[in-house]
Amino acid sequence: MDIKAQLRAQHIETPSWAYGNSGTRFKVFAQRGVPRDPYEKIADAAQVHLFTGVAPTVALHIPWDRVDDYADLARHARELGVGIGAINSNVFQDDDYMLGSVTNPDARVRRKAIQHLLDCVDIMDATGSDTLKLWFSDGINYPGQDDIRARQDRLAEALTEVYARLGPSQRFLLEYKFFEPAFYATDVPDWGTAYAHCLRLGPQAQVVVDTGHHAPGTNIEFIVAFLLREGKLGGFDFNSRFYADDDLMVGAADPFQLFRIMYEVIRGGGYTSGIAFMLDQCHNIEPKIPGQIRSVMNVQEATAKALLVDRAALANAQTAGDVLAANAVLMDAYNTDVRPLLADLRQEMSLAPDPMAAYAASGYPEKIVTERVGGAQAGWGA
Ligand code: RM4
Ligand code: MN
Repeated sequence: MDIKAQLRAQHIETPSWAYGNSGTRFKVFAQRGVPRDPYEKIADAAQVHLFTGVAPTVALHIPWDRVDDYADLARHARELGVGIGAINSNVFQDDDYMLGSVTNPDARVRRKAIQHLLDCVDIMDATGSDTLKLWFSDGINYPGQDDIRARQDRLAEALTEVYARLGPSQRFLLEYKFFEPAFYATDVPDWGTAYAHCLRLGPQAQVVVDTGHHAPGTNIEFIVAFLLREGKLGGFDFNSRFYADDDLMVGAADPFQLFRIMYEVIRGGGYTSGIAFMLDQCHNIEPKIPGQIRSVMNVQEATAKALLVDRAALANAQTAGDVLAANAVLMDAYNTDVRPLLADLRQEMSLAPDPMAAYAASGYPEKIVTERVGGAQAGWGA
């Protein structure tokens, strides 16, 4: 398949929470025109798809996106030309979860957390979503606070119950994060822990790689290559980090890393094998819809460059042990300006060549500011 055809088939998922207000623990800055409910978040996500052509689904976060009728929300999405993507569970924002959710020493709290995860599968059934994303903030702050090994047992028990509830065409993705909010020991701190749990469960449990969830200097593309080879890479939460879990626009901090990741995805056959390419970002100071459009474009550009790698020339150089030639093949692809190619592709897709400019000129930014007055803006926890 030629490069343009592969780029045309790309599917990048945007997160509902990127359209609401967010911030740091110091301040959440409110922006005008921000959605007030999940319906408006989906409308904004539909704009990103309208101008990029490659963002056809939007992920929900429960309970932030709780509605009375999920089938109706899915219908609303369809009418706007998008679909519901991954359902993200949230067992980190309730007082009961202070000492953990599924690994909490208290069986009552564990039951409550597991019930939430099962409810999320009901929402998948109602919306047609095939992916549940599990991220646990569980962990401990002090040595001796709880039994590290017992917490792994509780985690395994919870995952087993949720796994058993999945329908035949559904899966869950287990996310890891090396620290925060737990600081001494996190219960799912790394890909190895997530992988081991998923391996025991079966093919419908896979690992999701959030690019912001690693220590500085971690070779993320190695993790990607390894998990893909094992059939255990389920998807990505794309974002950029400078320091910790910064949730900045993907490709902003390190576009070269994003290229290396996409190269391993393509090399490992993951580009078209059902891996979910999701964004997990928060736009604290930049406008949200353009922030998402820029992010989608950054993923597209990295993908185009990765598709340009001359695989035959690379294999020859590698076999010949020609270190510099092999490196040059990758760098040639990375250093290619793919923007004209993508502008061309958009025109073939009946889109404007510059999605940022087209969105800015569309009237939508002004329309939401005028229309969305009154009511509470959506944000973390809403
Ligand atoms: C977590 C994790 C999850 C995301 C929440 C908002 O750090 O990355 O994927 O759902 O944040
Ligand atoms: Mn994430």
